[in-house]
Amino acid sequence: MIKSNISLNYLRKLFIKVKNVLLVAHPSPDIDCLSAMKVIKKILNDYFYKKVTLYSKDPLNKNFIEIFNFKENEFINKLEDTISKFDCIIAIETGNYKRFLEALNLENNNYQEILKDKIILNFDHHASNDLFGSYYYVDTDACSINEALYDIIVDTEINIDEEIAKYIVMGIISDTGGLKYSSLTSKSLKILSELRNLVNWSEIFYKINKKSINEYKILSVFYDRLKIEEKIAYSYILKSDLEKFNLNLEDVNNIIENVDYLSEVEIYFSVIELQENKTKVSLRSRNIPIRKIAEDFGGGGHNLAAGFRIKKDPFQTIDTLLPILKDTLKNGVF
Ligand SMILES: [Mn+2]
Repeated sequence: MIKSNISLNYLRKLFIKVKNVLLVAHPSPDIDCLSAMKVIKKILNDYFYKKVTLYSKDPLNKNFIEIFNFKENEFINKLEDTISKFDCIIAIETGNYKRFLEALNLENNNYQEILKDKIILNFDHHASNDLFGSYYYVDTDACSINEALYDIIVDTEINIDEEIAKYIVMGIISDTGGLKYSSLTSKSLKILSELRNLVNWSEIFYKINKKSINEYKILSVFYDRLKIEEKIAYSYILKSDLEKFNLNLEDVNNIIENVDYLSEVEIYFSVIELQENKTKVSLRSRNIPIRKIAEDFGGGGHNLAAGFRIKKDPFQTIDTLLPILKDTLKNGVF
């Protein structure tokens, strides 16, 4: 379903009207989000001649910097007074207004005053999006924000060159776990088919999945701690593990995918310690929707793949979450 309060025709008019655009990534931006930022930046630069600034509160994963060939100053990570110079802010997959403010580091500031004259455009494909902003375009059927962007690009009659094609294909491949999630639709495949001959297919897979030796080694720690209780599997990574292997959160963000094929399991989750009493949970389910559980903890995502951050240590987090998941499994619905 496309939830939107702006026609594609008006969106084009808006792109003509705005002057200085800030593109905002969600916290810990993933490949889909960064691909979309590259696509939107290129379109606004090349077709609308706009100045575009990329912003991410969190540092980018070093693999992503390599994948996208980001230049050293291509992203800013602090706004402070500079926010006043932008007349338009485009949020990419920031989910809800609270998370948007968090991404901008504005939660504790006088954000109403700071944002009052700005056009805020909210692009997303997550059902948990709360439709904030002056305008929103949320396509919950799209497996990737890039799939949603594809429609906008085609409608705007913008030529999809090799660069744009590469980003759209990367977004779709990465957000579907390498085309394996059921979020992949026939439409996604149609888009991939359209763009197939513009991209180097195997190189995209290599780039997305490339791992350092330490990323492989920390997997052994993750596997070693893996437990299954009543069809629920979980494991955890501590801050000290990351330090030991000289890795960042971004390097283990998707570690949960490494147990996607674990048998005898209905729900599985990873717990990653961010700092003292701050933990990140990635939650996956084979059949039973778990998105609402993530939302209840202030996070979000999709029915079968969601996540949240919590102010507890990893062990307290597991103790809190496990009984809720066991109940969910018992009741079959949430
Ligand atoms: Mn996405």
